Amino acid sequence: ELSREQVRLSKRLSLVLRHRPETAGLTLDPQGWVPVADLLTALRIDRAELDAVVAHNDKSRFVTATGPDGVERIRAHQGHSRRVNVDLGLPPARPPAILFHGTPRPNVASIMREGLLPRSRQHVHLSPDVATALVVGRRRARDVAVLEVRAGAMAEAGHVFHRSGNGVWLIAAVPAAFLRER
Ligand code: HQG
Repeated sequence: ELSREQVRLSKRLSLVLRHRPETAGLTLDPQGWVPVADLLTALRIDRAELDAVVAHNDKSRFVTATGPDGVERIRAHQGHSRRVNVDLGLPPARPPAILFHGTPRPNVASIMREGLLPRSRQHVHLSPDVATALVVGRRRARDVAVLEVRAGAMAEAGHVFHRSGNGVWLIAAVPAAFLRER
């Protein structure tokens, strides 16, 4: 369990590493990475504070890696805004037959008309199981619908899936024909 302070830092990291790096005076590289040292300076936190949030994050939202240049960097696994324009460079991945998407129930009618759209993000996010989809939907509303996505059929029809380092399935959009309400 993160302390209240750590949850605040986690949200700040999400903002900076996914949506608005400029609010901390930072720029992400084309794959979304930023040097850890720069992040610590920009957010005025120490390494232990960062590590606690990265290690104990409920969804492993962030990952660190040391490049061939010896510089340690950090990025968010997924969730980037379209406006930051990063390319995570994930390889195409073969999805399971069915994936899931949790959403506030009032969205369902529109989703069944238009399909799932990425809105302000770069991708539509899909969950590997119903429990995860419910958690995602409940960020926004108490009454959540879980949609089934015929991911295997989509892949066969040529839609390209990616799987983020923390297990979220990413896709450009989901046409309504591949959706079913559970
Ligand atoms: C909805 C969290 C009406 C969509 C989670 C969703 C996830 C439509 C909302 C990640 C629609 C967008 C992403 C349509 C899509 N009509 N509503 N045609 N198409 N929507 O936050 O999937 O906690 O961008 O159902 O774990 O909720 O931040 O997407 O309700 O992986 O780490 O439009 O965010 O990660 O909302 O969540 P979002 P999401 P973190």
